[in-house]
Amino acid sequence: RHRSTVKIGVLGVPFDKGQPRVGVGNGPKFIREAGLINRLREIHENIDVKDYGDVQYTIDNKISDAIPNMKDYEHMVPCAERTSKSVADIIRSGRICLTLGGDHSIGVATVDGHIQAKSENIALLWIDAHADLNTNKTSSTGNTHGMPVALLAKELSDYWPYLPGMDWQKPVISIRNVAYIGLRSVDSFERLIIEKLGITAFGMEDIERYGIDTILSMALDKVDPERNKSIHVSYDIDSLDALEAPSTGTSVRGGLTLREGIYIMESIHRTGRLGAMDLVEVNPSIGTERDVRTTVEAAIHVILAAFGHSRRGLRPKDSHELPLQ
Ligand code: 6HN
Ligand code: MN
Ligand code: MN
Ligand code: MN
Repeated sequence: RHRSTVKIGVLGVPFDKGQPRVGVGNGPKFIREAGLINRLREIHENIDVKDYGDVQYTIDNKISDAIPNMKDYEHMVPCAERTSKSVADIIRSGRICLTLGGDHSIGVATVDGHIQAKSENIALLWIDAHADLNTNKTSSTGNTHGMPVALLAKELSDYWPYLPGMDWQKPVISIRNVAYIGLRSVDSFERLIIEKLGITAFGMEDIERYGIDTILSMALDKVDPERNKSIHVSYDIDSLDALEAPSTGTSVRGGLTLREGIYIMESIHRTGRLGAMDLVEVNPSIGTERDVRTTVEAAIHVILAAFGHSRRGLRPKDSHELPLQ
């Protein structure tokens, strides 16, 4: 049996303005310095990785603080536009786009780019302790990393004011194509939206009850019933338990084990339909050196699982027999 070629494009988005803590912009640097690119290449011989470096943007003074209760909006807009374009280009060139954050506000851009490249036929798995479903009117923080899903959802477009500079972004995804896994810190208006719109949402108590394997098939049954869509996984490292990923800005205890977190991406890899993955919210300025190492290693394990690393091990490349004496 031969292993099919996996083509990956890695994109860094060192963006930290979607939340108040400094350091999350260094996520891509720390994940790369822990050897991500070579460790991807070592998964097996048919992995083709290209690193596209980091997204650069310049802020737009014309739209300075244009939207109430959306902090640093003038930073979010140009970064998102650049990120969306890069993600779309990478996917159009035939690669699975792996975006390293940065905070989760960049999820607007990565999902938008994926949709631009593949049209509407995508399924979105949002792996997170949080629902990231606030609008500027429901948010109690004004932090845009709590808003990307609300910006993406067609069904919520009427709840937003006109967003200057965001005309390129279509609120294209139907909320029917979104499933959450790992929720355990959901704001009250977010809960209301989830219930009103009937959003597929599996919290930690559901994972406790059914187990992660069943939860994944339940999620795909909802968002990808024909099993034919390009899958986007937006993976917030805070979905993992605070013990597994301490170096993140909004950690919540009682989360996914690293084993469950890895299993999610192994299963998605087996579908053969992963189109894009984001790994966000690793903040190397939070915690001890050891916490940072733990968090970065957790992120890398989750990523390697997404691209075919097997915990069973792989057979030798071109030999079916053990070497003789
Ligand atoms: N994240 N719901 C809170 C807020 O500020 O809107 C927390 C958001 C966390 C966002 O972890 O990507
Ligand atoms: Mn500002
Ligand atoms: Mn998030
Ligand atoms: Mn989160």
